[in-house]
Amino acid sequence: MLHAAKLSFMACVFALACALATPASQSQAADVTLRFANFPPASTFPCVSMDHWVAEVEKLTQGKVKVDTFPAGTLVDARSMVRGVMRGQTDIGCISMAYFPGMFPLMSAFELPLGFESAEKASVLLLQAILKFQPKELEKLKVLTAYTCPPAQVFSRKPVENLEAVKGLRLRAAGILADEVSLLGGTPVSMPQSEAPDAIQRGAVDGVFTSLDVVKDLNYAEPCRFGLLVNMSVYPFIVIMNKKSWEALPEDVKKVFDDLAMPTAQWTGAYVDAHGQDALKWGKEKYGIDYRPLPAEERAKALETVSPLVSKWEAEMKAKNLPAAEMLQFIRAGL
Ligand code: DTR
Repeated sequence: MLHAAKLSFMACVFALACALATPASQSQAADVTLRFANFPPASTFPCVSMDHWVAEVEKLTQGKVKVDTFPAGTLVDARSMVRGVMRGQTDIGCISMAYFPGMFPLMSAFELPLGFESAEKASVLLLQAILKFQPKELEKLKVLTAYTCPPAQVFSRKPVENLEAVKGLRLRAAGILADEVSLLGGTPVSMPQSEAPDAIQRGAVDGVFTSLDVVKDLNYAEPCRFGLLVNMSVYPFIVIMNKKSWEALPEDVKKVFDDLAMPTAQWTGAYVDAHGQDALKWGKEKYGIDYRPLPAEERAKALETVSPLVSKWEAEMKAKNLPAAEMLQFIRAGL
């Protein structure tokens, strides 16, 4: 009996010694575990941004917060993401606001053809606008960060050498960018980006109206050998958190999340700007894609053609008593 008791005591001492010798970050079980749902495939920049944010969170909280990620709609799909976050089906979700026409009226200003030249600048401005205007449309959500894709281009199965060739093309688009396609003479087919590759393969659309990154990340370079670099609007995204999940976080974790908002916006914008250029080069080398820049005079004509969308938006927002003029002034000052 004495021998067994002695062995048991020695085992306890040994286990205690091991625990004390192990660095806290490895031995400390996470205090908080969160679910982060995303809608596009893991290869795409919203998921690359998600993984970057998660790594930063786990580092800055010394493993106190663990985040389980669910790309490609594996937990919540694109169209259900706002509802999924509101109902707590996921703690965190990424949305492209253009998929929810009418839900984010004031922030849809960032879909307008205002002349954004890079995702990095547009992303920082988007988050600054959210923090400055605190729009009522976002009051039931916690916005963790925000970013945009680079300016949208036309990619097509069919040759599209100039603006005239856009006429009649069925192009996948969303939100106000679908209106741009219409004004440019195309036929917009609205759907989330995650549904576009199948639509192209089925021949349901001739091409897409989006940014260069997906030429590689969704392999659009293979079916869409032709393109016109029109540099039109960007698509704004927000990363949102369930309010109850947010309120349940320890104060020090909330500070980590808030401090990460702007660095994540800037990091994501810079990443996708560079990645878009890499994707164009990759598409040329792998598939010989022929994406032509729009000549300056044609670009001026294109911007003129879609400019009525800005005044239309401003009138609609004023009718809703939203600060339309102030938002447009804020964006134009930040371009
Ligand atoms: N096409 C826009 C924006 C976008 C650009 N790249 C990606 C990658 C994954 C999802 C969306 C996007 C949109 O559909 O929101």
